[in-house]
Amino acid sequence: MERAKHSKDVLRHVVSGFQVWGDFTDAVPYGSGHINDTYKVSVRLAGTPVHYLLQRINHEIFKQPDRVMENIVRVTEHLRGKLAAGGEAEASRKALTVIPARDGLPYVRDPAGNWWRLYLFIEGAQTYDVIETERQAYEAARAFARFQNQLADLPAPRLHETIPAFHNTLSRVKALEAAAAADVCGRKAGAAAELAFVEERREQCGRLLARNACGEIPERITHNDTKINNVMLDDAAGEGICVIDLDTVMPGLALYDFGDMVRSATASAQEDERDLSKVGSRINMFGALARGYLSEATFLLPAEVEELCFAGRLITLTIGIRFLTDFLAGDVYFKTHRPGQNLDRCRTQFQMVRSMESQAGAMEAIVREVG
Ligand code: ADP
Ligand code: GN1
Ligand code: MG
Repeated sequence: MERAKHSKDVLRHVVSGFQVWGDFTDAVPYGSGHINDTYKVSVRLAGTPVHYLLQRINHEIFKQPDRVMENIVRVTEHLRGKLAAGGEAEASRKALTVIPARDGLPYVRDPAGNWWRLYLFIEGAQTYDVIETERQAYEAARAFARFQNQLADLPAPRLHETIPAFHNTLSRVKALEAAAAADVCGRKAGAAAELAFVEERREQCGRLLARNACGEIPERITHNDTKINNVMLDDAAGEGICVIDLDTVMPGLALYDFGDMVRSATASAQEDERDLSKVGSRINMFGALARGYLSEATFLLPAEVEELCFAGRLITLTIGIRFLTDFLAGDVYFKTHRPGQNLDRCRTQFQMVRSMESQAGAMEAIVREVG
């Protein structure tokens, strides 16, 4: 999907629907997320510059945005309660703050049928698409583990499943096969090697699902999109201060969260790098992630710890499958900015899988040593 554009007037009007005081001055596209339309909004509050983060929720992907927001309000309020109980002085930088609309709802609808939400903009911190230092990997993993820890006692009811079967690799393989059979854009012939790559790894795809179904690996409340640019690292102290992008916080496996950190934080190049000789999984970053994650994820069972390395390969394969499916379907899900980008993304993911496969023994040894 191409990045949608909204005029300043539309954005100004949307912002006026939220409980924001002061004078709107600007709104500019922000970040490199693949799903929502994100804007950094500038306001002058009686002369003081203040920023907000405005997002149009992608309602083609999240079919019930009100349920997404219900989850997010519950989760952020729970986190805020924990931060307050711990005497945290900077709670509004350590959990997202949802700004209510003037009518009290956590979103604003526009005449075109869109759903918008507004957060406080977290200042003095950044996200990274490619991790630069082991310290960043360690801190990011610690922040995601802390997030899982803080949500372990979220009161009932169960969170809504905002995208059903999100990390179900078997369903993702079926969707790939359907897209290849339909071949609506005539792209299948150009992806023969990638389709064969998936076929060769087919029997691994149900492993965690089976261990979950027989009760060996439990369901927990997880983030489900622990891509490394979904955690903000403090500019001054370097700490992972705030986990963001909460659309998919729902019941899931902790292993998928760790796996997606491995996929995104150990990568040596951008997700859409075309020169595959630059793409690989950096084992030093894997070590930093394992140390950071296990320092806080004290709830993990031995059955989960023993699958940490495998989960990295599995999630990377799964997300490669999703990019390939979208390429075959005509680029209808992930935002693209050039032709062939989803196939390039699929290729980097599969290159990462190869790289992790070749380093599996060394990665297992790291987990044994840290765990
Ligand atoms: P998407 O679902 O499209 O990935 P995200 O929620 O991850 O959207 O937001 C996109 C980017 O915007 C993030 O990677 C981050 O850089 C930035 N961002 C998101 N929320 C905030 C916030 N509250 N404060 C500052 N930056 C933010
Ligand atoms: C999307 O929203 P973003 O860009 O953080 C996607 C993830 C993929 C990721 C791949 C809701 O994440 O599942 O792993 O792209 N989010 C959704 O980069 O599908
Ligand atoms: Mg994101």
